[in-house]
Amino acid sequence: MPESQYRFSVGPWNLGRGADPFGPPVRPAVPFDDVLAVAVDLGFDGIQFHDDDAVPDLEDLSPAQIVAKAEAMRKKLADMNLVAEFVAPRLWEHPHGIDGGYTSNDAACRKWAIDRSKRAVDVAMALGCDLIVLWPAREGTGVRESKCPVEASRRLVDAVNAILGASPTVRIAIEPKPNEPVDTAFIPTIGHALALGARSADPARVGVLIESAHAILAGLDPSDEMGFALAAGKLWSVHLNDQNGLKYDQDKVFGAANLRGAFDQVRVLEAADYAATGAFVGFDVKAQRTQKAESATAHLATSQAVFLKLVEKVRTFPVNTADEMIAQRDYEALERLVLEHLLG
Ligand code: XUL
Ligand code: MN
Repeated sequence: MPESQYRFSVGPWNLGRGADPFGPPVRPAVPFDDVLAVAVDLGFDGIQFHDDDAVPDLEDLSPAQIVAKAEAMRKKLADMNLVAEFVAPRLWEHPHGIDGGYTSNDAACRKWAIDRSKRAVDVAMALGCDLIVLWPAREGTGVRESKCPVEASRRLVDAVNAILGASPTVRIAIEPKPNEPVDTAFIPTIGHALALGARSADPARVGVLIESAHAILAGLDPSDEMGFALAAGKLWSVHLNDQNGLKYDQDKVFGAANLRGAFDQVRVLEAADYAATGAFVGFDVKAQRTQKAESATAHLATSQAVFLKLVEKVRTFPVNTADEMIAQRDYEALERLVLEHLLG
C-alpha cells in the first residue's frame, strides 16, 4: 500500500469565541485573515467555508456581486497557497430557515432555501471548488407531527436535484447528524444520506461527509460509517473530532474521548487509501470555553498531531501477527495486540 500524504482543512467556525448556550463569548472574534494565517501555520492546505464566510452579507448582494466577492476570496487564498475545500449553505441562522429550509412547511421559506443554495453553488464555483456540503441542520422536527416525513423526504430529493441543476459539475457531500439543533433529523446517518443521493437525478454527484461526533450521536461507530461510504466510493470529506457519549455535540479534539475509536477511523481511511482520492481531512473541533485567546488554536494542532501519530500506529501495526490471530479465531490475542500496540 503506498503511503499517501494527507491534506488537511479547517473552517473559520473552528476558531470560535467560546460562547455556549449558558454564557456569552469569552474570547474576541478571530478576524478571517487570522484564520488563514493559522491554517498556513499549521500546514493546512484547505479552507472550509459556509457561504457567508466566503461572502459576508450575501443576502444583501446581487448574484453578480456575490460572484465578484467570491473571486476576490479565491485570489486571497491563492496568494497564501490555500484552496477552498467546500462551501456549505448556512440555512439554519436566517429567519427564513427557522423551521428548516428545504422541509419548511412554508413554501416561501422552501423557495428561499433553494435560491440560497444555488447562490452557494455560485460561490463554490467562483472559489474554484466543486463541492457543496449539505448539513441538513433544521431539516427535521422538534414536534414530530409538525411535518410529514414522506413529504419531507421528497422535498429533500427536490432540493438536492435543484442544487445539482445549478451547475453540471457541482458535487454534493451530505453531512448527516441525528439531532441538534432539531430533536429528530430526517437524515440522521450515512445510510440515509446515501439513499437520498441514490434517489437524486445524478447519484454520481452525491456523496457524504462523515463527522465522527455525528456518527457517535447516532449510536454508530464512525469507522464503520466511513467503511460503508468508502466501499461505495462516496467518502468525499471527513470532519474528524470526538464525542463523549450521547450528549450535546461536543466537537472534542480527535481521539480525546476514545483513542482506540480514533485509531479505527484512521485505520479505515488508510485501508481504502483515502488520501490518494485527494479528499481532505478536516477537523471539526472547537476550542474549550476555558481556553485563553492566545492558545485557542491548540485544539487544531493537537487533532492533527494525534491524527498523524495514529497514521504511524496504523502503518506500523503488526499485520502478519494479526492475520495469524484472525486465522486462528483468537480474537482475545488480537484485542491484546491492538491495545499493546496503542500503548507502546
Ligand atoms: C454542525 C456541523 C457543521 C458542518 C458545516 O454540527 O458539523 O459545522 O460541519 O456546516
Ligand atoms: Mn461538521
